[in-house]
Amino acid sequence: MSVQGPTPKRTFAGADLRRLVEARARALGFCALGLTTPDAVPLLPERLAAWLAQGAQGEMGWMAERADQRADPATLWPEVASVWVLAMSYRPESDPLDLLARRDRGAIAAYAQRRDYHEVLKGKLKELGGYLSAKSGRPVKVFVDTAPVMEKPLAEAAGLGWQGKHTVLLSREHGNWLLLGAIYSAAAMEPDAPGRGHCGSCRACLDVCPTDAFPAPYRLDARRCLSYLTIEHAGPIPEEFRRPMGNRIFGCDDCLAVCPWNKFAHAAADARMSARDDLAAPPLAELAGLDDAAFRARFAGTPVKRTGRDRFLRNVLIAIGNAGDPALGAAALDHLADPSPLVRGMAVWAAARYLDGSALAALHARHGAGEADPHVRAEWRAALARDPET
Ligand code: B12
Ligand code: SF4
Ligand code: SF4
Repeated sequence: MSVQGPTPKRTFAGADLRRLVEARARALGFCALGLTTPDAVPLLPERLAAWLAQGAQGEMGWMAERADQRADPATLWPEVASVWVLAMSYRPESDPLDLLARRDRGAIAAYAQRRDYHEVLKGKLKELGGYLSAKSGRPVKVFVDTAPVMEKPLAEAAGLGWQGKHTVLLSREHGNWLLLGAIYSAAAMEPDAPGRGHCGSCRACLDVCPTDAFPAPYRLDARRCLSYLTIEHAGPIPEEFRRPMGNRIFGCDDCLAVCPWNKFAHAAADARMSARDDLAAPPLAELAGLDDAAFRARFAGTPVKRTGRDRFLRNVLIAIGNAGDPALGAAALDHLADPSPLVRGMAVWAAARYLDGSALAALHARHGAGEADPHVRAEWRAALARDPET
């Protein structure tokens, strides 16, 4: 998005401009800023093309749509002469892994337990971009997440840190609880030295992944990642990932949570990025009862609203199926006649974790016999044929 600052009385360049912008960035709550040039990562087009060729983006078709612009800042905006990359901390107050043992609760990724960072970051980047434009007398464009910009490799090139084996950007000063944003500027600037990797022989993030989503260090297959499956993926979650999901109902933090560099992370500087208490460990029983209006009211202003109620309920029902708590199992039965086939299908799967063959057959006679949706019919078939030990 273009941002225009007020007409400058006096313009700045080089180190003076950087000092001014850096001071304003700190005041806005950014914990790190780095500078790079648009052509600093020549390997980008090749690496993005290889990732897309493997189909690792799954249903995120938008990743391929403007791949040329994504891999090359100058293709997105020919005037770009420098890239300013910014990071904001969202370090969680407690270890996200602790919540995985509380099976009657839903685990929401740390970044989503608070205000939508797109909103918060976009406001700050617009303000900073306007300031940079005014002080440099040159136009800028600001980007957060949704634009075709590869923020992590640009952040590494700008010296903010390095892409770890989990592919996320981390640094020795801030760990990996960082959100990124970029400002493209038409003002040429001296770039920072690129970040250097400090993963060494560590592989904690690769080993902890519950779904084996890393085909190799530094490479992620999104199709196997619970963050993708619970947030981006629209249809039923493939059977092989349902048990490993445990109680993760929106995103996943496992590979981030185990990184040893997090001991240096600082708390979020902006109060709007503080976690909401009611999203820290919400009871599954409560979430299972959300209709569309209640879902929207509860998650307004947070990233969770992105999935919509039906996809969210799909995730909640899988968590219920994994909870091993018969009281929760009863909540799954309430959704066997849900208007959404996505929800009905997962209710069948969850119910089958609790009921024996004859109870399931009775429910099928009541709810499943007239089912028109092919996915839900397939869930009933699998449930009725299921070995009760699995
Ligand atoms: C698509 C996407 C996803 C997808 C795919 C993730 C991925 N790793 O690509 C899914 C839905 C899975 C996802 C999940 C998450 N995401 Co996301 N996501 C994005 C998005 C929109 C694009 C990322 C992208 O370009 N991927 C394409 C691949 C090709 O890029 P890549 O990972 O950089 O791949 C590089 C490596 O493969 C490397 N490589 C290949 N071979 C080799 C070999 C060697 C030796 C080396 C060194 C490197 C290397 O080269 C590639 C290019 O640099 C960015 C925002 C943005 N616009 O950048 C946010 C972003 C990456 N996500 C973010 C977050 C917070 C998350 C989650 C933590 C959320 C959660 N808790 O659930 C998880 C983390 C999961 C993980 N381990 O990555 C943050 C990360 C911030 C940071 N500190 O890095 C970003 C930057 C959003 C933001 N504005 O802050 N995300
Ligand atoms: S976010 Fe979770 S599922 Fe995705 S790669 Fe990391 S540990 Fe694996
Ligand atoms: S957990 Fe270890 S391997 Fe993974 S990013 Fe952190 S330091 Fe690197």
